Amino acid sequence: MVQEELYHRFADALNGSKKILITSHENPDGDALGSMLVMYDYLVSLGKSCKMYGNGFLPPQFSFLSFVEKISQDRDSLLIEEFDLILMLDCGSARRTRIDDLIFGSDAVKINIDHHASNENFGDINIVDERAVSTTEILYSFFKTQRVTLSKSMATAILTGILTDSGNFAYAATSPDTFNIASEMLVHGANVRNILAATGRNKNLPILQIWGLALNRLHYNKEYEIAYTVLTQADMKSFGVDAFELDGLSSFLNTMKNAKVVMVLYELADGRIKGSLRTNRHDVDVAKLAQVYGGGGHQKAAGFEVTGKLEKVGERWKIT
Ligand SMILES: [Mn+2]
Repeated sequence: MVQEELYHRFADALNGSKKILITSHENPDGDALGSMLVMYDYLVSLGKSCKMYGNGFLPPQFSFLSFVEKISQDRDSLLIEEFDLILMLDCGSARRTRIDDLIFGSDAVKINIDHHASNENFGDINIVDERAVSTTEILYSFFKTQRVTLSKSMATAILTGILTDSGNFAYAATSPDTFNIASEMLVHGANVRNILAATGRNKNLPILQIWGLALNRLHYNKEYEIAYTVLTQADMKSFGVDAFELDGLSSFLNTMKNAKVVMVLYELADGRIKGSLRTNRHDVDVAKLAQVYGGGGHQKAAGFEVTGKLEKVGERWKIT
């Protein structure tokens, strides 16, 4: 559990700041967006001047979240020197913001709030709780210590993080607390229908078709009890799908019985390969596996990126 003392230090830092930058990891997911938006919502209500920056693809299905249109994606228009406080939310490593070069060249106080076990504690203040199912769950605890009354939009943002990162209460880190907080968010008027519609029915035809190709290529290695599949840039081009839209594929494959580990490897547009790892086993830690390749994540869901290409050699796929 995060010590209250740390939350008070965080509150003091917020109070003492004039202009705040809020950011998260590239291609933000529901938790990354929910975390940024709930902090923005809160700080604006306090009369603070703040800006949000999100790198990469912003999933359009979350457009119902309040203030999402305020997220800037323009790195060049970011005047890093105007901020005296920078919040990095839901990032296991600062690199995942894709503006870490700017951030660490600035004098601003850096605050790292996250729930990845592999978090690198890169902030001046680090609020990291790997037992939290989502970063929004940590922010909820912070608001609780500050006796903040949650608005409907704040409750919706918090619940978005909880539902997306817990796979609707299915994943390991889900605790009785998770259900309690979710229920409290509903009492505060969180729009659960919108969240479920955004996360449950968000695949278009080309995405499902490329999933079909990935399913077709699924290979099971008996020796290592690992199921894996691959998608190349050429595959994505032929379906008109971008790599960031493959979100959810590895979790779906993880419904496979008996596989110890499920892995999806796919080529990114910039010459890297992304590996997405999942397990349902308690005795396997895919975050550790991902760390071998410079990645990270959670015990049951993790990822890494390496430079290379995927090539088919005979019946097998290789990273070259
Ligand atoms: Mn998260």
